[in-house]
Amino acid sequence: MVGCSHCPEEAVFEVGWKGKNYCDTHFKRYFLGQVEKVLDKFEIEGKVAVAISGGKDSMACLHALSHFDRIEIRPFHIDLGIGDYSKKSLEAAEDMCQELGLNLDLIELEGKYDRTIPELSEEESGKSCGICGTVKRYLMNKYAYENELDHVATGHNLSDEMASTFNNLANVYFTPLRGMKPMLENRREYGLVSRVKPLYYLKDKEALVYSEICNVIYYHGECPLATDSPTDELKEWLHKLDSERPGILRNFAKSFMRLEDRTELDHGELKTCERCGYATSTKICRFCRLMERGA
Ligand code: Q46
Ligand code: ZN
Ligand code: ZN
Repeated sequence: MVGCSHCPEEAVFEVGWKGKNYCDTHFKRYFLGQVEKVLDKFEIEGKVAVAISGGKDSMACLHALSHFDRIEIRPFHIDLGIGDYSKKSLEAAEDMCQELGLNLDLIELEGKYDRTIPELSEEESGKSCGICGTVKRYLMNKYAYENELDHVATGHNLSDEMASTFNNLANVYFTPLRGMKPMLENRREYGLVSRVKPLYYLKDKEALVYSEICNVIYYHGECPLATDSPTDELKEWLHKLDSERPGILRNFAKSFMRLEDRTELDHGELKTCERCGYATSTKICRFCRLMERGA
């Protein structure tokens, strides 16, 4: 048996970059410590909208954030109208909130905009995840802005963030280099609420172990519209690298953050959408264009 580095208990997980093994209790402490690091560094306080999809990462994020008194958490869920997948995701979100004694706000895409993600993807001939991403980002921000909340928290973890950054580099796509940090500042004049990623320093596997230790409720099913993405392959490669050179993933993240600080990025001119008034780089934002199509 491998023992915990901090107590006589049996270890359940090895955190390579720290060179330590942790039991349940000490792993949970480590996990919450990594979340606190983000909250401290970016001075996250006040009302935080927590976007919960029903999946592992966002539910682990909500559960972890529920430990910090300095923030008031406001969980919300976007029902994307993806058949059984959406129904089961909503059920998991409701169960978790009930367990934590929190109210869940629900945004129904179909009820509000008379559209579902499968319908929108059909109109746009595929590209479900791109459309879905636009819809989710827009509705998350709108929810937080309209409810006068200070931040929106999402469950993005270190593995996802690094895989997508490497994917952008692989495609010589530099625009998203803004937003590599765990927090994106608000721009109230454009109706943009700050976005924070509390699991930014934690890998996929760590969110999974946390969820198991803390009995986090989540829906295990996969979205039927998900396609094999090149980022999955990159993620596998990055994890392999990180197991051989522990900590390399964190260091990549830190380097990218510094790069973002030091680089003057051309984000294009930001305007406000003629239809809805939220930020866009075009006359009418992509969300409004999607909703108008086929209306
Ligand atoms: S819900 Fe939406 Fe995901 Fe389904 S359509 Fe793609 S992005 S896979 S997390
Ligand atoms: Zn221990
Ligand atoms: Zn708009």
